[in-house]
Amino acid sequence: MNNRLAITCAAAILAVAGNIPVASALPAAPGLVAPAATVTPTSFTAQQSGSNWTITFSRDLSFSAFEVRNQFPFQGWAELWEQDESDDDFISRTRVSNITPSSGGLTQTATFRPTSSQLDTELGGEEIYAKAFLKNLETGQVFQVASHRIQISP
Ligand SMILES: [Ca+2]
Ligand SMILES: [Ca+2]
Repeated sequence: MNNRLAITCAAAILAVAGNIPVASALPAAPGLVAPAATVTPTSFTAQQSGSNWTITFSRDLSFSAFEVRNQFPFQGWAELWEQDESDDDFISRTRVSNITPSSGGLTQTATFRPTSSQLDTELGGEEIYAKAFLKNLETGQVFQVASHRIQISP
């Protein structure tokens, strides 16, 4: 999404929110809102060997006591993207893995092996990053986080 569109969307949301009477705003109800899973990127690296690349992306997953107690089924996956001013380029996606929530959490690492031609999406250098997804199949909630960007010259 380009910046102008993002600003337009934000303005539209503010305009809608501005029309809601204060009395109808949802009250904070901490007892009813279960703390949810979190996804935290821990490392993102890119190595080049000729025209072959090895890109790794690790993230820590943690789960709420509620999710662990109810043993909600989760699925996790990761995607590799190249950043542009609008409409980033999709490069690759891992397979989806099934995840059982545990109180100690867990670490997932994805390894992408694209070629230089797959990464070469524009003139000049590229800016790659990864996204991690964690989906609660019970509630449909999807948690998403992005890594930092790495500047490369494929
Ligand atoms: Ca770019
Ligand atoms: Ca691009």
